[in-house]
Amino acid sequence: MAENNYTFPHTIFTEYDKAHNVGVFTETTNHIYTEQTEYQRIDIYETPAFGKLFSLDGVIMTRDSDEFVYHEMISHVPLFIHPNPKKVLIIGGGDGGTVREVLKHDSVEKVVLCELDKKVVEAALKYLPNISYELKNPKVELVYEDGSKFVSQFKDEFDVILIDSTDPTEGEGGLLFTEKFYQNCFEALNENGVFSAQTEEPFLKKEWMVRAYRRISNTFNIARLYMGYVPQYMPGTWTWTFASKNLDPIKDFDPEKVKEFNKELKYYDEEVHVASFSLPVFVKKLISEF
Ligand code: AAT
Repeated sequence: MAENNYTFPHTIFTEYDKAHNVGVFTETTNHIYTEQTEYQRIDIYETPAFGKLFSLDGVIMTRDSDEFVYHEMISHVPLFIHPNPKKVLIIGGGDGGTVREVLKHDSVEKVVLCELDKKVVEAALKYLPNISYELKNPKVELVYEDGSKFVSQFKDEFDVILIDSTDPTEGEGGLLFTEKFYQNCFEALNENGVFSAQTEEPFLKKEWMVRAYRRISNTFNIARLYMGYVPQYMPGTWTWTFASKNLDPIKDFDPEKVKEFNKELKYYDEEVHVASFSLPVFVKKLISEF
């Protein structure tokens, strides 16, 4: 009989969803960083399965193994729709993953990153180098402020706005899910402006997904929900909402531009772009019932 050498790991990270009494766990080999900031508790762990794992208040924000999915999808879907994106505003996203993807587009001249918590940026620069390395690019301006306040000062300013926020139920993330906030983003975009926001998922967070989508579609001329496989966020799929003043994410999409792109992408391509807007029946139903 085969010997059972299995020992249960004793250093474990758990993410626990109190609203639904479900969770995930991951063995950790090193607790690299922990700090209670003015806004939230930051932790970074080394894990055998996923590489570095970064959490806020015990909720996974990103991890080395599969961060590319979320960061590529929030960035390239809108950036490939805009004819010539030059000036980009990212709200949240202090780990730098979205900045890294945005800067793969050579037309981009300036990225403003508005992150509430400076400690997130500092920790990412120190401990998550694969994700954060473009935060030091001279095209990037870092602003430490509540994004809902920051965006309200602009009119016709940005080509692209991306909302890389925490969940609306965590920390200050809720400020980035109000209709007023989306209206201010609309105002801050110029005529060809495009927008993408992370909008939760249709299994455990369906109320918030629908609410966010609905508020965005009440505000923008065009709004379309899109989906992807994002294992790092329980339960494993995620949605974003593309919105714009006049550009359509399918009709105005040129697959040749993606085929000619000379930077490495691991998830997004011209087929994924189109496919991500084909929603499963129950998701279409959820967002059309309102
Ligand atoms: N790139 C994937 C990581 C994130 S982190 C989201 C960031 O939003 C956090 O660093 C948090 O400090 C910042 N944030 C929260 N509220 C605000 C605000 N009001 N203004 C500016 N920044 C803010 C996204 C994780 C998605 C999780 C999905 N489950």
